[in-house]
Amino acid sequence: MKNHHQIKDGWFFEICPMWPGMGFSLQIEKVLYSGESRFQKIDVYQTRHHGKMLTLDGIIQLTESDEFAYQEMLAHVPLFAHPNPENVLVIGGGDGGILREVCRHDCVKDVDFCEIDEEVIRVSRQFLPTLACGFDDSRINIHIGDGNAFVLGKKKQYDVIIVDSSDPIGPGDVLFKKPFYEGLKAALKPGGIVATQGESIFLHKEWVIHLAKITKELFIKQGYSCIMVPTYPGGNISICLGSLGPELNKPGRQIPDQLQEQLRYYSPEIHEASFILPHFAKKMLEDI
Ligand code: SPD
Repeated sequence: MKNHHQIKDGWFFEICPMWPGMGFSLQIEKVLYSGESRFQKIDVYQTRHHGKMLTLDGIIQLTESDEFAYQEMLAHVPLFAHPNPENVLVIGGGDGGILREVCRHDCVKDVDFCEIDEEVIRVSRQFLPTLACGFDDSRINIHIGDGNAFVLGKKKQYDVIIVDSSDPIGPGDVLFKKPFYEGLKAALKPGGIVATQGESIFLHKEWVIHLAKITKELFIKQGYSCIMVPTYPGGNISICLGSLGPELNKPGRQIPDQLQEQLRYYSPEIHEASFILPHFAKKMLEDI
């Protein structure tokens, strides 16, 4: 089991080979939970200024201060790009945050949720109720198991598939490989959209190119959307998207006022803006 963090003098340091020569630190007050599942080390901290924090194998998955940015964008960008998402699959994200966002859409009739590590769900239910409230919706069917295997059994079933993975250095590594994306494509209905955790355009150029190449090869339309998240290394993370029809870089339907009022990051404007990448990233992705 890997552990990519250290704690010293009340500070948590995330030090990971995926961002070499760089450490990310947050001041912590207390360890609220520390345990090991069959798959990974799971910790929850009370930070000094950023609310509670969930880490897996010592890598920050979320802090309460800015989790809304990531969860809203990973859920609402594909869901609003689609004209009428009714059947949704969410793979990973045992904290429940993506489910919380998906279930804000009244048009969604049914959500399959597949998470490999039941222990993450249990810990989130105990310590992160503002995220785990995502599990409370009756439209959700929870499946515990390997997301890759789950997808292989599905054909033309989903309008939108969202993959909320950890980084490709733990149990999530299979979710960054081409056969998994082939399975995602086959599991989509005609006109379906897939959105996956796409790492950072600054820190993980090789991974970004790798995912963009796969989605360019497999899908009719492909896009990269960039999100500001201060408590991820480098302060940003991206979504890799593939579409079997709809445009990705603008909403395909109107956002109801009462839904917009519930959100803090997503809006139709930020949806479009998030696809406008810095020049180096634009070129990097055009050249593949
Ligand atoms: N470098 C960490 C990336 C974490 C992505 N998944 C976060 C899970 C939040 N629901």
